[in-house]
Amino acid sequence: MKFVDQVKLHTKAGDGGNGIVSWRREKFVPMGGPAGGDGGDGGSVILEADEGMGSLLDYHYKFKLEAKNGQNGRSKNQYGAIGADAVAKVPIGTQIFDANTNELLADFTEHGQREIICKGGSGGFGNTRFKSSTRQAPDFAKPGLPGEERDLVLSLKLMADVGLLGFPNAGKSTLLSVVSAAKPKIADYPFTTLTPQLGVVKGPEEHTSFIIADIPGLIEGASEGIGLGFKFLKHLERVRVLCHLIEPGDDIWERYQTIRKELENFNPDLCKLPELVALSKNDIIQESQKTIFEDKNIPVIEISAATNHNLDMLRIKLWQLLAGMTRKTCDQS
Ligand SMILES: Nc1nc2c(ncn2[C@@H]2O[C@H](COP(=O)(O)OP(=O)(O)OP(=O)(O)O)[C@@H](O)[C@H]2O)c(=O)[nH]1
Ligand SMILES: [Mg+2]
Repeated sequence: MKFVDQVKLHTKAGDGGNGIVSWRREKFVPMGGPAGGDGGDGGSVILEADEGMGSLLDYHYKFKLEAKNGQNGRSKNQYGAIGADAVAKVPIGTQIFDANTNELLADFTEHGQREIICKGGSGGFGNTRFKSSTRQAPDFAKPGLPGEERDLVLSLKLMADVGLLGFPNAGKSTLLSVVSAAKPKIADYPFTTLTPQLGVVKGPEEHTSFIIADIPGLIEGASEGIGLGFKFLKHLERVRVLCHLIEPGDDIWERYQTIRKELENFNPDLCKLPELVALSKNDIIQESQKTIFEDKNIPVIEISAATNHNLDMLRIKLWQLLAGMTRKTCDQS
């Protein structure tokens, strides 16, 4: 399925209905006075977060979202009907920006959260409303107000607790498939995974869990748009802990620094997140390389997704890092 994490959408709330000028016309009631009803309020455009949605795919071919106009007032002091709201669902983690000003209008972080994005226009008053002791027969009414209209950018940043990152082929998807029920594609060539994948991992205590996101395609230059990295780096901005996976090799420290530099270039806040380095494919190495990181006081663990080596310890360490952090949101869109 296509993963869509940024779309444009034109939204327009309904206009308020006009108030009308009308008069009471009944037998035996001469000069019956004003009886023009108010216009109905226009409907609003409302977005609602839904945990069942995984991407913004529904909006890929949908360019407009419009609520209904309120109806005009009617005679005999009857209100016009209010316009129906336009309610649409978005995945949790979606941020809504005004396309013209870049202002953040809404940030959906919880299932069921609802936000009014464009408010419907109020209906205008009918002439009855303007009757007073000195003005018995007002012959005017007010028009309804226009509904708000906005061009939006919807941007999805996945809500995960741990971001799994590293060079292509480091073993990220394999690890995700072993510690969670996720079934990402795995192969021995780079850029196997083309979209971020989420998996739920059991916590060390009963009934606890956390979410890991496999962020694909980071390479040197990712923050400038090389490879796939730039496209998906934004998904790291919501995570609370980084798990940096590195496969064995001579240049392990250089590769670590390359990825850190890309994070720094993209958003320096990412480098402030707690990080656990996981040296992958421990089953194929001749000698341990973890002292390179230990010497620099960087938390490190050696693992193998093939033999399950240290995977329980990995879960515990990530859990401990998460316990010290509350959810953090970086502001970059
Ligand atoms: N021996 C061994 N091989 C592994 C281990 N983990 C992953 N691999 C192999 O490494 C290769 C790459 O694994 P993936 O999980 O697809 O790597 P990735 O980091 O998701 O790669 P991209 O999606 O391309 O970024 C595959 O051939 C895996 O079978 C491990 O613990 N031990
Ligand atoms: Mg992968």
